[in-house]
Amino acid sequence: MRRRRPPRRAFVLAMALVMTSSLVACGGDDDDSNSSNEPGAVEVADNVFKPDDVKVKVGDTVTWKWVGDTDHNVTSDEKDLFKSPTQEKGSYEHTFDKAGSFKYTCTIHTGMNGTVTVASL
Ligand SMILES: [Cu+2]
Repeated sequence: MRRRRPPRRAFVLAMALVMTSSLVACGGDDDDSNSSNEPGAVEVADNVFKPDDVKVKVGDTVTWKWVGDTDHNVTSDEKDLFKSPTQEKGSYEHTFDKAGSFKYTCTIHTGMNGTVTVASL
């Protein structure tokens, strides 16, 4: 009975294949989990903006959503930049087309303040 040795060449080739495929397997799978948190969403609660500091980019729209039980408004410190009606329910949007840090307040409630930080593109 004769023993057949595997051809050496095939062995080398097989090793090369194993090494190549393990290298390929190392390329980690990018987990692009889209966060459901909208960056430009602010809740207008009773006497607090949540969060009171949002960061967006030029061209982004910030949406304030009233969630409290009493009247509030969203009024920019910079005159006439943006101003929502005073309301108890609903929402208000403003699109920021320049970079900077924009403070705003609820004119009814002292200390109810927020900031929108707009980054340039
Ligand atoms: Cu208020």
